[in-house]
Amino acid sequence: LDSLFLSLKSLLHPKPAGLVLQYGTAGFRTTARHLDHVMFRMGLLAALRAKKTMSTIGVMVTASHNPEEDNGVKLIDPMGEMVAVAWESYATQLTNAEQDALLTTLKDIIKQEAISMDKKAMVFVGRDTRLSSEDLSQAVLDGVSSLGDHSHDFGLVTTPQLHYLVRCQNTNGSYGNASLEGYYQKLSQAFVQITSKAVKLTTDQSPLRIDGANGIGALKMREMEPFLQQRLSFNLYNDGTSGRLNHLCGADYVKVQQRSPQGVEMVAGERCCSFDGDADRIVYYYHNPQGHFHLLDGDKIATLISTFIKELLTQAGLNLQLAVVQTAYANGSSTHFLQNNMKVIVECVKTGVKHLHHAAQKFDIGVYFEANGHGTVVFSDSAEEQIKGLAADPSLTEDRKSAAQMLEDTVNLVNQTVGDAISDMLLIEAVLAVRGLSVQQWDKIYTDLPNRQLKVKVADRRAIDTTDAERRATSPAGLQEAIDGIVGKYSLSRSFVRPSGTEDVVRVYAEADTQANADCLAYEVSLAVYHLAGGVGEEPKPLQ
Ligand code: NG1
Ligand code: ZN
Repeated sequence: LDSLFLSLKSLLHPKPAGLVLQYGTAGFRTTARHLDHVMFRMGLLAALRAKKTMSTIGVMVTASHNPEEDNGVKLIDPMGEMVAVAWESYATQLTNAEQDALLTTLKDIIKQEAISMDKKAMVFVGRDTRLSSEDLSQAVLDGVSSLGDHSHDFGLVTTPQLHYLVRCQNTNGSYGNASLEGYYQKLSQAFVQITSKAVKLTTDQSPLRIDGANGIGALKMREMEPFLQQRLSFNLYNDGTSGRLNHLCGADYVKVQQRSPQGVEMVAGERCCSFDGDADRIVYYYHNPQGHFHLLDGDKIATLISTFIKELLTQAGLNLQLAVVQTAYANGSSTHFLQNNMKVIVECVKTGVKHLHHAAQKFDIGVYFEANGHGTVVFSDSAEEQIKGLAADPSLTEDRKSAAQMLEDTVNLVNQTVGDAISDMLLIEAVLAVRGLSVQQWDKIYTDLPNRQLKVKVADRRAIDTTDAERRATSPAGLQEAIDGIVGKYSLSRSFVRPSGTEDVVRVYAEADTQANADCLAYEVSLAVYHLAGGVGEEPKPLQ
C-alpha cells in the first residue's frame, strides 16, 4: 500500500467534515454535491473487494428514480449480485471516516478481511445520464487507480447492463460476452427465437410505447433496436432529449401516482411501459375506452411470467420447483391468485432487492418482483442444466421439445443478475405474443385490491421496528394493536408500516375493498403512527 500516494490522492476528493451517510436499501444516495469523496472511496473499496474475491467487481454511479440533482453508487459482486451485506458496513465506515482517519480505516478492512495486496484487481465502472455522473465516475476510477489497480470504464450503461457485464467477465463468457454488444445479442437472439413460435406477432399489436424516464433506458433501446430484427415495434418517449430525468415520468412516478406519465400520448387500449432512471424497473399500463388508467405493476408482471414458466414446465414434463417471492407491498389479490389459483409457492421477504434475490435462489426457479416493478427470474444451476439437457434431447415429442426450447430461450432472455427493465420488457412482450394476450387480457388475470401508500414524518424513524417480513410492528408499544383495531373496521383490509431505507419517512401501506376505504384506512393508520411514533410537522389529513 503506497500510503503517501493514496493520502495525496484522497486530498483531491476531500470529505466534508461531519457528513455522515448510510449505505441504504440501494447503496449511497443523496445530493450529488456530497458524493465526490464517497465515489473515490467506493473505488478503493471495490478494488479491495476485487482482491478479496479475486474477481472483477462493478461500481454503478446512479440515483435510479431520484431527482436529477441527486446521485448515488452501488457496488456489484462477482456474480452480478448486490454486494455482500458484510461489505455494506465497510462501505459505511469508509465513507464516514474523516480525512485523517481514512488510511487507518482502509488498513483495518484489509486486516479484518486478510486481503492480500500483491495481486492487481479489476473494477468495472458504469454511469447513468445525470450531469453529475461523469465527474463522479471519474472519482471512482481515481480511487481504483490510487491502489494501483485496473479499471474499465463502460461509460453510459443501464444498471442491469453493468451487472450483466460483471457476471460475464467472472464466468469466462459462459453467461455471455462481456460487452454491450454481447448483451444486445444474447437478449435479442432469445427474443427472436421465442417470438418466432408466437401465435401472434408482437408487431400485430399496436407499437409498444416506452417511457424512458428521460434516463439511460431510451438511449440503450435505440442501441439495441438493430439487433431486434424488427421483431418488436416500439416508440420511445421521454428519451432524454428535452425533458428532465424522472420528472413527471418514469416507473416510480407512474406506480406511486397511479397515472400515466407526461410526454406519452395515451391511446385507449394500447399498451405502454415506463422504465425508471437507470432502467432496472418497469411497469406497464393502459387507458380503457373511458380513459381510466390501469396499472400492471411488478405483481402483475410476476404473475404473467410465473404462469408462463409453470405452463412450459408442465408441457415439457419437467418437475422443477417454482416459487414467487414478494414483499409486503404486493397486492393481496396477487398473493391470493398465485397461492390459490396457480398453486405456486409464495414467499414474503423484507423490502430490498437483495432480500428478494436471496430468497428466490433457494428454489429451482425463483421469480421475484417488488410491486414497484423491480424484479427478475433466477434459475438454479441444476434447473438450467435440466432445461438445456431436455431441449437438446432428440427423443422428445414435438410438444415437449418446443416447451423445453422455449424454456431455454427464456433462461437466455432473462437477466438473472438483477431486475432489468429491458430484459423484463422483452420477456413480457414475448409472453404476450406467444400466448396471444392483449394487455387487457393480461390485466384481467386478477383484479388488484384498491390500495394507498402514504408517508409520515417522525422525529426518528428508527422508533419503528418490525417483524414477520415487515408486516407487523414490534415498537413503539401499542402501535400494532392500534393498527389491528383500525384494520378490523374495514373489509378485505390489510395495513402495515415500516421505516423507509431510502428516505427520512415512515411508509404506510393500506388496502381495502374500495379506494375510499383504502384511503381512509391509510389515513387512520398514518394518524396512529403520527401519535404513537413521534410524528413531526402537521398532523396527517384525510385524503378526500
Ligand atoms: P424504501 O425507501 O426502503 O421503501 C424503496 C422501495 C424499495 C426499493 C428501494 C430502492 C417501495 C415501497 N420501496 O425503498 O422497494 O426499490 O426504494 O430503490 O417501493
Ligand atoms: Zn432503478
